[in-house]
Amino acid sequence: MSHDDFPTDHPAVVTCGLPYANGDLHIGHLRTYVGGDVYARALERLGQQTAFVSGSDMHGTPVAVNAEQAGVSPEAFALDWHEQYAETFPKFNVEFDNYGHTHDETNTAVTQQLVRDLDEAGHLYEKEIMVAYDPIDDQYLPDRYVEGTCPYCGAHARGDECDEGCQRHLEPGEIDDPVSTISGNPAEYRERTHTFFAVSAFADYLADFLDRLEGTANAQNQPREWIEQGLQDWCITRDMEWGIDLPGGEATESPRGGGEAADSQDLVLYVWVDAPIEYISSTKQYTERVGPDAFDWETAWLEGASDDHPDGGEIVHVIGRDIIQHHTIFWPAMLAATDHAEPRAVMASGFVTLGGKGFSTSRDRAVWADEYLDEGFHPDPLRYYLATNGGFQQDVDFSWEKFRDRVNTELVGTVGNFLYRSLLFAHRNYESSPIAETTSGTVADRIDEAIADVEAAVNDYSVRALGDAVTRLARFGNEYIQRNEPWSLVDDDPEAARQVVHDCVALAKAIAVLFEPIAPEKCERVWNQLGEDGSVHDVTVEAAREPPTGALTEPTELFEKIDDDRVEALNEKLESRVAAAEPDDEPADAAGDDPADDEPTDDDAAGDDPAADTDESMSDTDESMSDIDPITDDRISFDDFQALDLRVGRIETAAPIDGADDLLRLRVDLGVETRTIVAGLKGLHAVDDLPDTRVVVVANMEKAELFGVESNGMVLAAGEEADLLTTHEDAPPGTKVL
Ligand code: B3M
Ligand code: ZN
Repeated sequence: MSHDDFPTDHPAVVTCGLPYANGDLHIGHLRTYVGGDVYARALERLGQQTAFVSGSDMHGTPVAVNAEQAGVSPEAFALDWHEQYAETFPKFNVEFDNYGHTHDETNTAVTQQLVRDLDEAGHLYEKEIMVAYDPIDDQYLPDRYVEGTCPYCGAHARGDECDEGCQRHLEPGEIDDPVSTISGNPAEYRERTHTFFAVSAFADYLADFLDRLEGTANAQNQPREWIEQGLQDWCITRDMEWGIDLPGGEATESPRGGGEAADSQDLVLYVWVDAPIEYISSTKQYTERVGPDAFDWETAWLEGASDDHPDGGEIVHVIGRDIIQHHTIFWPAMLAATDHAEPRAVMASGFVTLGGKGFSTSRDRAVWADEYLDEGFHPDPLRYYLATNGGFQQDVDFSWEKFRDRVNTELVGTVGNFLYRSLLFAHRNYESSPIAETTSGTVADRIDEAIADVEAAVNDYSVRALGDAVTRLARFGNEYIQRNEPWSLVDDDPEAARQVVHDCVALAKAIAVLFEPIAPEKCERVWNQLGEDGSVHDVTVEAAREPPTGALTEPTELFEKIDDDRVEALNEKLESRVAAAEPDDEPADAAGDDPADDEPTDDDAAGDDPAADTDESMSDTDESMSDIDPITDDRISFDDFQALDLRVGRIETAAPIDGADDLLRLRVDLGVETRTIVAGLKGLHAVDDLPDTRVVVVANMEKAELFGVESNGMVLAAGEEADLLTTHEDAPPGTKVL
């Protein structure tokens, strides 16, 4: 089954992964929230009925451990952060239709009901397991209360995830050499009765589900491997007080008939049970506020709730790539087991790094959300940067230089420049609108093309393509006004001048509509300058086709240029902050940092646009494309080229590497020998599809050791999706490529 293209007549729910209510937000977090907001707005612009929801994740040890360290109750601690997040998101124009939290009454009730439903449908069972326990402090040590050694890859790991190594989710009792994170005491294992969800019974369902799943390729490919490796059942309870009670735990009889009622009084549900359920609860709260005619959560989330949409709505989850497993295995299994709608898409974003290193709270190596605003920057340029600087699943290396380049080149030089020059000319010369009757054919066609690009971007789940569609349109606008020179026509051919200016205002209107998802506040300002009725947030892309009718008001420049001194000052501030916080040996960071912490990442190719410095002159047209790097001027000689020993290779085997997120170990037949080559293909190609693929190999690449594996050569691939270079006839392995 494949899904109908957006817009459909089903209600859509776009969700963002819930931030743990345990610390300041940085721009790495914002990437997911901006991505979700851009996507939800774009769906709405296509006319899709959409609810955009999220909430704060209040439970679990990421909150409890930090609250304990801060010396306050988890509830007070989490509520405080929740309130801060609820205030911060709108400052970045991330406007959730509902932003709840996992500890509120709605989520408590919906969670307990869903767990009862799982139980009644026979998907839960009890089992004795060994859990970590601190005998000195007399405390059980679930999840982040304990750290030790990953049993899979040997890396130092948290109790619930191998955050520094192979990134696996770890079940209670799995971690070796357990030590309490609170007291530092060595832990021992004790036997306890816990409740399990029989996820393994859903393996076939999940394999089919993944075939239907849309979104980013990483969300589809990674879980396939986990299913193939065999799914374990999932422990859904924890020995903790902070959380949502296991339903029935407080009664005399366990709902699972296990007779462990007295013991289960101390049990709460694992945070990953109630956290995704908040997606449903938050939608429900939205319906409770606006009424089911405006948005019906039941039609969206429940199978069979509506005759028109028996399968439910279009559920799109926008998350960070570290929580793919939860959203493509545990969560869809919970939904399927309880007759809820199946997610349509998972968009998993890469991380944001700084100088190639992960953000780190303890090192103060981050650009904080508040800090960005305190610097006086407008939120929309950051939205543009985060949405378009690299594909969504690619890591983005933030630097103030790259930020400046994108702002100055594309926002100021292309989009802002076109809007200002055309609206200023139009306002000065033709204050009363409409300027002409209709838009010229070529311009109307170009607007149609941009709308088609936006529709395609939404259906490809590409927020980057959404931004690029508009910068291309603005580039066309700059060329159009430049080519037609209305300022020279005004006296000699006023009708022709009128038409050109009308066309430019029509393009400005289209840009306001189509760029709204990325730069909502700036586009509203353009909408007002155009004198259009209502709000640009409420129109659909059809408005981009309608000729402008409003009375123009005096335009102002939309985006502000960032100068080099400013970048220097920002870098100095950042460096001195990091230096001041730098500990010699950094302690493990309990504040929920990105797992990519300290992990070097590939520099982001799309961010390297040169600062093609633009001025505001009428002659400026901007040739740089945000999605394609300019071709280098540095020529090489034929001899230089011949120094490369390029060969046809045939992949024999492909396998993941313990501890490496993006890499695969390949055995590649080069005719005369078979080599081991490490390639960054994981998550981008299904491991099983690779054997027998012919590739082009740089055979005389110097050897490199990556995650303990010696790589002897390099496989060539194009772009962020690692499109592999191959030959089209059957050149045998070893053939030289010239
Ligand atoms: N609270 C944050 C994380 O692990 C976690 C997400 C929950 S989404 C349902 O990134
Ligand atoms: Zn590991």
